[in-house]
Amino acid sequence: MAKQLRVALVGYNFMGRAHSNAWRQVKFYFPELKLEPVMVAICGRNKAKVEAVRERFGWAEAVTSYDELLKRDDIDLVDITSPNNQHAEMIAKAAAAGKHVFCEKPLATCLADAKAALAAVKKAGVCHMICHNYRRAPAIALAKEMIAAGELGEIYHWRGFYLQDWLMSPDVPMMWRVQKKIAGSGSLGDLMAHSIDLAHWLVGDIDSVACTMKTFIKKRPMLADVDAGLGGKAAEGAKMGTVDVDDGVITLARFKNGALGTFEATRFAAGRKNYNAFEINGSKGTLVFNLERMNELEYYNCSDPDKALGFRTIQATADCHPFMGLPGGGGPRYWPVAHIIGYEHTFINTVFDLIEGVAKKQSPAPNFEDAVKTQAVLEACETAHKQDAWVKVPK
Ligand code: SOE
Repeated sequence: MAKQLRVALVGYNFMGRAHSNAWRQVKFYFPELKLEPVMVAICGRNKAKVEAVRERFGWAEAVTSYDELLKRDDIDLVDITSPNNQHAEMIAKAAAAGKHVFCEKPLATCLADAKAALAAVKKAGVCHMICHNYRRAPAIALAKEMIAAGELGEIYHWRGFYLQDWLMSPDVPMMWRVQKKIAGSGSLGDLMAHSIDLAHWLVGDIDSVACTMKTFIKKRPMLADVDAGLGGKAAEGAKMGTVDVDDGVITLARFKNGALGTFEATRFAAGRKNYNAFEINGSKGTLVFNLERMNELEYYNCSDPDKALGFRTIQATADCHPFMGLPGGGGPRYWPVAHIIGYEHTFINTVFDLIEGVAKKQSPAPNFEDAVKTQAVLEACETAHKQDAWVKVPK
């Protein structure tokens, strides 16, 4: 293994854990790595909390000062998984310090901040990538290959859903994902951002949107621990806070290439636990994906013989499928065919492409240019909702 890529991670909740696992596992599954990741430090405001996970997550040090971290010359890349309102400033500081930047979605809480983050990394000439991990689910990457090869023909419809149900109880407290000043938006930026990124990648750019949102539960108890992420508990006898983000959002979209799109994101779809799904209808067929059946891609091919017409289920776990085979026909990357993989592998695949990008001094897609495009659609959705009208996606 050649040179090292020395990494620091910011954040230790859900995404901090998913990213730590990816940094730990990537060299185990990707022997062809050009740079060896070195997990130098994990950073968090709460010393006790960050130290409590340091060893288990695989980091050499636990630190509490981001500014001090950036002064170090033994850090090449900063991986940001902190709440959304911290992203833009952290990116700007990391870029100014000459560090490559990997950041969880969404890039920022508004388009202006997203553009500033992009300008900072471009000015510094550092590599940048946003973590839309689902692009690297093998079945979705297969969908991309099939569409790019023309197997769906002209695309008529994109139908995207990202449905969860973890907020349906009024007892779920005022965690950061339901506070506009921290999250920027609710299910729009947290969930629909993923669908928008996938739609951009699989179908194309969006020209205009119409959008409606709703906050179903407007008051929630304050958190006992303000640093808590998903699963945080309400304080005993907590005061009630006011939810100022969307619980559910529906968007209509017109793509620049003429396709029509619908997007739906919510945390109030009882029974849907992490239903990130899409259906794409083209002139030659249809593709359907459902994250809750992550290894599978449903395919309808209009050219099948009449007696065989129908949806087939492709299981994207063979060596020929994206991310599933070692280079040069070296056998399975993860496991033999049908020994299915999971959510965490989408992050491992993403981190691999990030490291390969840095080795080539490139910013792998989706990078911050892509992230600004997604943020522009998020902003257009907010405007369309406020104006109750169709809105052009801003540049
Ligand atoms: C919300 O519950 C969430 O954790 C999102 O923030 C992630 O981006 C998504 O991948 C899983 O669900």
